[in-house]
Amino acid sequence: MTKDVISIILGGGAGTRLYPLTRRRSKPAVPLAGKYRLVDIPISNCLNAELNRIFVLTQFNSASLNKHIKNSYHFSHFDKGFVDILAAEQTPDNPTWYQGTADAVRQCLHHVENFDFKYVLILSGDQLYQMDFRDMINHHIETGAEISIATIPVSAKDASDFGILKTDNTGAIVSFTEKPSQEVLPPWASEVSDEMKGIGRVYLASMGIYIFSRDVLFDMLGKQPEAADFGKQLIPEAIEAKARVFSYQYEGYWTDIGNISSFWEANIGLTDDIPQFNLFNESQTIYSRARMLPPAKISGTMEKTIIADGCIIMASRLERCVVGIRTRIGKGSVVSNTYIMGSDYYQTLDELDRASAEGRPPMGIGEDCVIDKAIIDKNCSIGNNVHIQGGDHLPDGDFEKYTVKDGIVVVKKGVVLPDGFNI
Ligand code: ADQ
Ligand code: ADP
Repeated sequence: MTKDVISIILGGGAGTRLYPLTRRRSKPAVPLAGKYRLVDIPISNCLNAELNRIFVLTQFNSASLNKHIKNSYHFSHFDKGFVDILAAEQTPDNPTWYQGTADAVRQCLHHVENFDFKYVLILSGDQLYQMDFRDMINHHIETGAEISIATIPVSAKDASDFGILKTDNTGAIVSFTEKPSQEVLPPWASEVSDEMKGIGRVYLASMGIYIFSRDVLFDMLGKQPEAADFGKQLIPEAIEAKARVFSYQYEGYWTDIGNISSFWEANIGLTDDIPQFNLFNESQTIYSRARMLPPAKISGTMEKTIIADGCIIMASRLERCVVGIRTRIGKGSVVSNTYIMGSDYYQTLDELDRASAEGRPPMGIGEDCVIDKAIIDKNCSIGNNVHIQGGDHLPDGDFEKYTVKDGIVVVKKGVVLPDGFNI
């Protein structure tokens, strides 16, 4: 059955909600958990479910995403597997960019139609979860669905951010509303398990994960050329037209990481004693690019901290931090609640001498810094005695070297913060 499936990952539109992390890279290429990229999550979920024909749709065909996919996902000659990037392209009959999620899939159908498949699995590129898609595919086949939507119970507070739906007692979806306001929400509550009810999660939300039977997808996208989005147009219209749309209910860990605060929380959440997202589960490996980095060298006090390969850390104390590949932190520094993405390369001794002669700090974090509640993008050079204190006291704003969003300070990729810099 897995050989009957083509997977399409919606890699992202303009990526404005993750700005400034998406300033120079497409959303799927944003570094996650110190050594992965966002796109590794849906790709790994597919590979773990033996789905190895994968397209990644993105608005930007950035060099960084291409390099990552090319260097990470190799299949043998005996295998039909591939991970291909399809970037929005101008063609004679289509001069525009992807207008939305359904339009993105519509515009790439001509790349997909020559393959042999019965089902299309459509995934979001900005979610953190580990799901065995084989169960959902079996459910799709067993119910005789034309479209299946993975769903999860959410609270009233979260419900306005999602497509909310109701099912009949067979699991068929009978009504759907995209991102309902709080005022209209109450009648949308569903019967859910006692466990979910107990924590107030009584609204069934679409996870933005869909399975379409092949003909249904081609038919719907072709007949409704103006439908730009799955959530706003295509799905509600399919339900109205009485298509067989079924809910596949999921109750495991799943979170949307499409904005700065949810991205920060998902990364820092990995430092919990028992994180909800399990990086250590060998049956659900997260694949990424294999790098030949030396082991990390560490001194200082570490509390609930994740440290990737190739780091050189002499800090005084790190607490609830995710420290990405090749990070260097100097003596006396105290860093907490911070995701440091790391560096793409080590500076050579010559480069370090030159930086020092020009009064520039070396790449990494210097000595005696205090940093709390931040995201430090790759290749930053942070001098000595730099203080960054994120928190609700900081208003949102975009500055030359950093951005503040929801109290989180995001230091932009490759910037230099001189000695004594204060945020
Ligand atoms: P949203 O997440 O708000 O809601 P959307 O912004 O359309 O929907 O994004 C879905 C996915 O598609 C994201 O990964 C996004 O990056 C990507 N994407 C968006 N525009 C794109 C484009 N032009 N080209 C390529 N990729 C693009 C959707 C559903 C809701 C559901 C939530 C669950 O509409 O019903 O509840 O997902 O998160
Ligand atoms: P991003 O994290 O912004 O997506 P990229 O993936 O585009 O970044 O860039 C990372 C790549 O750039 C790495 O593979 C690294 O080898 C290379 N690189 C960038 N700058 C240098 C440099 N000065 N020296 C060596 N390699 C570099």
